[in-house]
Amino acid sequence: MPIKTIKIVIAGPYGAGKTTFVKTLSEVLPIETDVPIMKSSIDGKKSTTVAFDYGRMKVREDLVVHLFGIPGQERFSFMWKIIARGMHGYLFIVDSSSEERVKEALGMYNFFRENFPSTPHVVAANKQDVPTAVDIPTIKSILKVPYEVKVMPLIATNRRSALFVLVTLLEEIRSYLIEMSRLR
Ligand SMILES: Nc1nc2c(ncn2[C@@H]2O[C@H](COP(=O)(O)OP(=O)(O)OP(=O)(O)O)[C@@H](O)[C@H]2O)c(=O)[nH]1
Ligand SMILES: [Mg+2]
Repeated sequence: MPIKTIKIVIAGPYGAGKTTFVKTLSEVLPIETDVPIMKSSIDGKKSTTVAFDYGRMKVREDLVVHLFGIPGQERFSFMWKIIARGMHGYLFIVDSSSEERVKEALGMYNFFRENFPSTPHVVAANKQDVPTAVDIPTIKSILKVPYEVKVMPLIATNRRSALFVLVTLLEEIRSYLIEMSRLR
């Protein structure tokens, strides 16, 4: 049975939860490039990614997903396109613990939409376990997410939640590939 491989990029701003997401789902020891940080604007955050995260997951016998997490800091923006090259789809994670954090994600979200206009994606509202978490319609409105793009609640530390979001993105990719093959 031929094995299909899918490349997925985990995007989103500083501290959104990209490394956490990859760690939660990876079935192999994830590759991490985090370095310690002294002080952070995000409670409890102790490190930041300086190159990328990598994890792998066998979703089905014949389907292997490669997860690549980007470094969220703006100073690493030159790497975003390099890491995204050849991806089948991307997950855009936002820290939804406050409206300010969601607003901070707008620039990067627009970057991905402008550079990869036809690549399937899903937006994930992470940290929904925090009592102040922003609701899905507000996030859709702040980021101006197109109506056909899904915005899903996420708790990246929770495997079931992370898996549900990943499977939804895989479905979006599948529909897109079917649509493309019809047009050919
Ligand atoms: N409450 C809560 N905290 C979370 C969740 N996911 C991640 N965090 C915390 O958020 C902080 C940032 O998570 P990271 O995974 O390092 O974020 P990142 O997007 O990889 O950040 P950069 O690599 O610096 O861009 C850490 O302190 C995590 O423990 C979640 O679902 N709920
Ligand atoms: Mg990271």
